[in-house]
Amino acid sequence: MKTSLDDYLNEAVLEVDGAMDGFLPAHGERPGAIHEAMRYCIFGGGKRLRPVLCLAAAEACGGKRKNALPAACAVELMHTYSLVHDDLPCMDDDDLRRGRATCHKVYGEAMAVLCGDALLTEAFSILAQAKGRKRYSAGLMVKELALAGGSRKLIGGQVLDLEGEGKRLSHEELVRIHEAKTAALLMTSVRLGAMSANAEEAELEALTGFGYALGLAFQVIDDILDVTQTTANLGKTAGKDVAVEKATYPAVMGLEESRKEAERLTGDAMSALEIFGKQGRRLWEIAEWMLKREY
Ligand code: GRG
Repeated sequence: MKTSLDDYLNEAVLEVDGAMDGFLPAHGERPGAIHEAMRYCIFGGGKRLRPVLCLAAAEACGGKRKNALPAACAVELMHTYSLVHDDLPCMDDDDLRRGRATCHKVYGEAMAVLCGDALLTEAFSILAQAKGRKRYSAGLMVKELALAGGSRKLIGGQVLDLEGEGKRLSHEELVRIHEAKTAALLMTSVRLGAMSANAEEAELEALTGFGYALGLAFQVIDDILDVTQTTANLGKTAGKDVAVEKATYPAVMGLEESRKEAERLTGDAMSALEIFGKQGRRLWEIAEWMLKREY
């Protein structure tokens, strides 16, 4: 019998956490403070959406989860670095992340900057250990991650986001920010999963469309949750976007239209899975779960 989505997610998270535990410098390894901070941030909760999507994308292409684990760990490390830096006083200035005190609140600002840097560096070291495939070398996969995390995508999106604070942005401008800041890393997560399974060109193309639409849907939902959920439920400060006058989907198009937009984008993502038939079912279920999520 097919595993339920809950069981699948629990199993995948255990695999990813086990692999990250093995890849990261051990607790107590010197210098102790930085390795403790890195482990505090990585093992302090988090939904693990990006690594789970990476593993499920590999399976949709007929690959094994085991071969996608380095890529899955790498995207989670890059994502966590971005959260650590995003929480710093010079950025979003937040005290709470994943239900507990942010890295700089526990270890100080300098250590949090270094911790983010170290997680980002480690992400590339881990991905470089991925087994190259016939169609995709490990070097190509490293380049893929570098693009998603660089000044044209993740960092560039953060810059546009900071510049947009307090301004009235159009829907197009909002999409441009979130394509770069959020969708790019989600898209890369599924693309790296596909690459680790030596995906055919058409499969990689389909998953690129899936990851892009799902990545944008994820941000619309994140914006909706920021205004509809409590801090306790989210594990991060709710209502933050309104407080700093951030342009969000609910602010630009209203709550109801934002919900429709999230449904429309999730529908686009699901349609992109058609070429996989039954093998795309798990990704379809994850997309549905992401649309309904409350945290
Ligand atoms: C380079 C100084 C420097 C900073 C980088 C790029 C960046 C700062 C920040 C972007 C981080 C960010 C807040 C992206 C938005 C995406 C988002 C809503 C992330 C939350 O993702 P979840 O809900 O988090 O998957 P969990 O905790 O579940 O992993």
